[in-house]
Amino acid sequence: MKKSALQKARAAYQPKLPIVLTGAVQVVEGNPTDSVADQEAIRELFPNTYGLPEIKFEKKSTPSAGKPVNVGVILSGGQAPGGHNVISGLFDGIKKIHRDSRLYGFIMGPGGLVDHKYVELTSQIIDEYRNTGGFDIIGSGRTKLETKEQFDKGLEILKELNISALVIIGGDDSNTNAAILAEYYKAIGAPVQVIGCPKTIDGDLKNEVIETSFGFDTATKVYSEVIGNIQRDCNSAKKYWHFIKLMGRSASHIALECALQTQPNVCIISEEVEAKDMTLQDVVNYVADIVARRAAAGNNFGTVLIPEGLIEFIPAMKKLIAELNDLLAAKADEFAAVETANQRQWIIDNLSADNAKVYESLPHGVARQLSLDRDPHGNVQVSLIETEKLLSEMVGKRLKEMAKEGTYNGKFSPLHHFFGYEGRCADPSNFDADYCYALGFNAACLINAGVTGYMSSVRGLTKPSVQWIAGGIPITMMMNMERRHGAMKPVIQKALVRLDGAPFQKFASKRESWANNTEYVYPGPIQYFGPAEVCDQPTMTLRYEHNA
Ligand code: FBP
Repeated sequence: MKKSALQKARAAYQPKLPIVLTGAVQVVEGNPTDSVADQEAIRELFPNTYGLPEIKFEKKSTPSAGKPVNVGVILSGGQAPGGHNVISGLFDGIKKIHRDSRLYGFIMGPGGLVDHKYVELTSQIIDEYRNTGGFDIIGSGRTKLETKEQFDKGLEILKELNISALVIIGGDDSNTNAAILAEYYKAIGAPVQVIGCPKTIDGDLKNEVIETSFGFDTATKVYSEVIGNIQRDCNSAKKYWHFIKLMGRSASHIALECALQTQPNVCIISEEVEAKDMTLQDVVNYVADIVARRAAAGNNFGTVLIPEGLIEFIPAMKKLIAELNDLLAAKADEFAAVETANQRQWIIDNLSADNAKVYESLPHGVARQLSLDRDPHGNVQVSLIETEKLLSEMVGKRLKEMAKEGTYNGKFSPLHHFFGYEGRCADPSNFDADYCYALGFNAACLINAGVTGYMSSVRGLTKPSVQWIAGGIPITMMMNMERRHGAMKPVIQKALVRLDGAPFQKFASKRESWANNTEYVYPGPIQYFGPAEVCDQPTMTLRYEHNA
């Protein structure tokens, strides 16, 4: 593989492990845990793995001799910077337990386990991928591991390869599946531990005990760099309004973090739209008012950040999507048999009156997108909805009305962008390189501790990485019951932006000023070499949340 000069230099980077993981560790058990909600239901569904204690690792003075262990690893779901470092940390961790330990990677996600597609990850392969972005070392996929048949099929290959622990690197849905798999293998007495690692650029897999998911740091820095570049262009030409949609699925963490880093004129936070019970027209009016105010001051330019999940959070849309999800799950075959040209009408006829009205009012493209295939976890594929175009079109229409009313006199030339895939495979920032390596190495320690149904946890992330705290969190502790595919299912609770949280509060205190004035910040590209304040800063979200 031909390497760039930066790649060569970066390959030599040695991620900084938390000091506690640099020698032998001992397990310190905390109190038994409860799930965040619906305790009775979750306990019943996870009789073997519910209520386990939190685990913290501490240094042990006398190392004990370890035995070789064969471990399997799966990358699940969307790419996130640092996945290769989780795998290299895991590899180094199990080699430290015993040099004859082996690591097997299942190819193209959870489907690789079921279909018995794997590769042995040797040190030669691992060394090619240290500190690089992407998931291409073994590929990723979105197959949902949920049926007994899949679990049993997986067990066949695990037995064949003598694998006694499986590490699933994924988001909330994949870690939910890791917990279900752990419970199943424990219930049938299969000697396979299952450990999860918190991955997703979306930043929505976090809670009291998991401070952030990996990849969020790098992805938001890449998007902020490009938003900054656009803002500088915008402030130079002073003639365009840039509507920038940002990936992040449901939660608005990415948009909020990028707003804190770049200080745009407008940033919509979906969670606020929902809390204020705003309609789509309310959102449009809010943006149009800012455009008009800036025009009145002679500024016919600006930037608008839009989280990709916005549509789902508009209360009327949320109700519509919920009913559509149930309808399309219940009558999947009937719907599939309807000719494409008639599907719109079929949906309108099958929805309740209120939701049918909302559906009918939507531009055809958006309506169609809402009726297309869900991802394997039952989510609407929000990244395919062109919210940035929808919004700018509606803002343009509103401005025309305002011009007639005499409340707007300006020029409105919108441009559109969507940033998502540009950041998901970037080379990990120093933060993500260290965090991911630590998560993987720590997963090896959890394997050595003999536990199952745990998520690898590394905390204290606003401190220098050597001071981070390492341990494990029972996955059932993060679960509640939610409606999926028309039925109540146990899932890890998604972390949405908290409107009473410090990151949002900071943003809310500044946004008026950012709207009226031009206070853009240009963060520039991620730096890997140089002073710590340039290279090693965690996200602003993490810093505000932890008061650092
Ligand atoms: P994960 O939850 O799997 O990490 O998804 C991350 C994500 O990038 C979302 O932000 C986005 O909505 C989705 O993946 C896009 O899906 P796909 O990779 O299938 O295009």
